[in-house]
Amino acid sequence: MTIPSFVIGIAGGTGAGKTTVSRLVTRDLGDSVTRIPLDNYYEDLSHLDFEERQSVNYDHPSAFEWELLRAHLEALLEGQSVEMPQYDFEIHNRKEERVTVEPTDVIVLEGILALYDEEINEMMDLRLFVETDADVRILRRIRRDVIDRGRDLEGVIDQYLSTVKPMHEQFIEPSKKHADLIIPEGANSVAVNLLEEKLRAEVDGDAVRSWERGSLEEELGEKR
Ligand code: UZR
Ligand code: MG
Repeated sequence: MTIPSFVIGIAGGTGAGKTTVSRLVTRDLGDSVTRIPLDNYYEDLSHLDFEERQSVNYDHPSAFEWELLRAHLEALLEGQSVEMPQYDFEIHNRKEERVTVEPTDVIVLEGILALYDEEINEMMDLRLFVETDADVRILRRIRRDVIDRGRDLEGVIDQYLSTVKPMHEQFIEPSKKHADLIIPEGANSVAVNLLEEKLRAEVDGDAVRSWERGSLEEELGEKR
């Protein structure tokens, strides 16, 4: 049985590069890492029809099933496996099937509101916020939604202005204050390399020292 030793949260606006950072920093960890997309914990909306689901505000915290996510993270941290839901963006709903996820040394929770929930933040050893300019993010978002997800441009623009941008300002940007580190411009190689080394050391069991969250100001103050 594996008890996870290092839990990371990666938050940031849409198109910031969260998924890329999460993939890059864990690329050499093989089976020692589990990446959990927050999207998997969007509420089950099977009781709504497609049109109704299209008009849901998916950038608001209420769109997520926080209870289930908390329970799953707690279970993983106790060494138990979980049946994780899967999300389908095309139908705006949770898929029927779940996948069994086993606990691993490193766990990465990645999503727009990964640093939103206080209890979930408490479970994390490292909280990252990926910060990328809004113009770059919307361009990436257009490319992804129009080209990869077959949505129409007008719809993407409307959604951005009506929910994505205001919710970013109201909930996502303020969650940055919970971060330990802010990563500028997504997958910048210096930040990625530092994080990769840290994770490697955690998995190999030779991390120099374990961390406790808090200010170290006093430590320095004594020497002044
Ligand atoms: P990332 N989202 C959808 O467009 N449809 C859904 O069914 C569920 C989510 C979008 C969501 C958010 N918002 O901006 C984005 N809207 O997925 C988050 N509107 O994903 O962090 O990869 O950009
Ligand atoms: Mg992503």
